[in-house]
Amino acid sequence: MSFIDQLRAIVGDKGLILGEADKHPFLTDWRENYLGKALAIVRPGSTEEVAAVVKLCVAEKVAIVPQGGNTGMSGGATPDEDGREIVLSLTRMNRILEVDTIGYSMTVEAGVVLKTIQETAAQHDRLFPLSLGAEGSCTIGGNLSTNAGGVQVLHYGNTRQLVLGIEVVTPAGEIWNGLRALKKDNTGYDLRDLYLGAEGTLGIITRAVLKLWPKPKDNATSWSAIPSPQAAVELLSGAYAASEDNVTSCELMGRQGIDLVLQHIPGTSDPLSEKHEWYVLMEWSSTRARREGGNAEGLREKMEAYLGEAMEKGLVLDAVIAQTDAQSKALWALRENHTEASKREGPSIKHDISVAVSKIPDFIPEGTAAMTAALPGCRPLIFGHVGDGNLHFNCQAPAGWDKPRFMAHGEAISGSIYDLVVAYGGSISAEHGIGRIKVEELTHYRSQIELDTMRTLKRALDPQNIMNPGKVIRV
Ligand code: FAD
Ligand code: 2HG
Ligand code: ZN
Repeated sequence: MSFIDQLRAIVGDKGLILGEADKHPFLTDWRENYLGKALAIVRPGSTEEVAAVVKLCVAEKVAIVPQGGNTGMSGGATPDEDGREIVLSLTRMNRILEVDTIGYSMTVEAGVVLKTIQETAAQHDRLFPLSLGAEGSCTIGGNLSTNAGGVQVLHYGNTRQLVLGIEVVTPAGEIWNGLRALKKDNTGYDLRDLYLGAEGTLGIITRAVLKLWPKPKDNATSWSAIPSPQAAVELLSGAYAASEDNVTSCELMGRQGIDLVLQHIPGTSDPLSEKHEWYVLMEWSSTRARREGGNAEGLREKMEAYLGEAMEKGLVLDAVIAQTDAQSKALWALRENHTEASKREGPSIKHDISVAVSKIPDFIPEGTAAMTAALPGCRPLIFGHVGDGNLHFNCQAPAGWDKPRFMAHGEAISGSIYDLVVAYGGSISAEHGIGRIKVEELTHYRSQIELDTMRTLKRALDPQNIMNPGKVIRV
């Protein structure tokens, strides 16, 4: 029987995509940096089918590229150009298996879309706090495999902190059932943490037990124009106490990004009458319900008082606080559409970096100077999760430049930023992972002992190098 017929025997016709046109969306990444080839797109319907497909691939020496919603920023879910790999898409495994409201947990299959998980939690008066611009199409398996960050990390943590247990199909096709809903478990090495953030290079995550939180009953969203990034970190620093530790998001944006969003995303508008150089979007959320009526009391009132004081100190130049959910969504749309607007504008190079929060004010002008020295005329596009010290320190091509012309300067631009990040003791990949795009950088910027340990792990767990080869680390 041919390889394809053996695959068909495992997953059936509904689990196989073979036509070139139908395969195409699975062969290119969201940013369209790569276009790969694959023998087939395989879409198993259960963990057992995943395991059987992996065993077949081991026997036939066919490498596997796991894929979820294919929204990753690093090309980790795209096959190479040789056409000898399969893409293993988890999107048919999209069932919510259990919601435990007493134990505050939810058990799901890897292909469930993040938004479905958020909505299911909300229907049970619970919160699953992972939140990011791609939430309508990314999957929890992809979130776990990239240890995704998003806009609520400063309060709830990265995806790694939002999960109790996982089930994994190993590169040998065995099933490890680590679906333990335990808050405490110190029995030996933590295998779960090994697979989280491994970008599909150590195994395939097939199910997970997620943590839930109480659903917030009150929230406040503000949009503040600020004089400088220094004001952003000071505003946040004071907000923790002023909100009674209820700051759930704090996002910084420069004017360049706002202009791109207003230009490219229909329905967006500037909430303030004058233009400013820097903005902070802050969200406070609490499980204590607000009191309505004449003496209304809740987070909005607290936020208003705090921003008023900040204005007197010169930390805030102008601000609005959303009075309705629709207004809050409109403010968030200005932030969440940065990535889409940048793509519509033209080529860009992304630097998903982090430094200590208190170093952000020094890093921004130094990094901007380094970037524009590397390519005069380029457009720094700086925004992101300032509360986590994680900025998207991106470089938009000079207006009208095409990708090849711009990318000829890529190494000089990225080198200037990454060298500075390392000098600041920061990270060259705070949330998007290494995938395919930063393999060289990982090798350059990580120490020998870290690289050796990573290679030892990869070789031990995947001796045939069958699981997403060429991604994260070369062996
Ligand atoms: P994919 O892109 O399909 O895969 C990502 C990686 O995980 C690949 O290496 C793949 O091989 C591996 N993988 C996928 N599923 C599995 C599995 N079940 N088992 C093993 N390996 C697997 N990211 C952030 O961190 N924070 C953000 O704020 C953020 N915002 C975004 C906004 C937009 C508009 C877009 C397009 C992307 C954004 N991202 C963000 C990036 C992306 O959404 C995340 O990386 C997300 O976690 C990827 O999920 P996915 O299901 O699309 O994974
Ligand atoms: C975000 O925070 C994402 O919006 C994407 O991580 C960032 O486009 C980017 O560089
Ligand atoms: Zn981000």
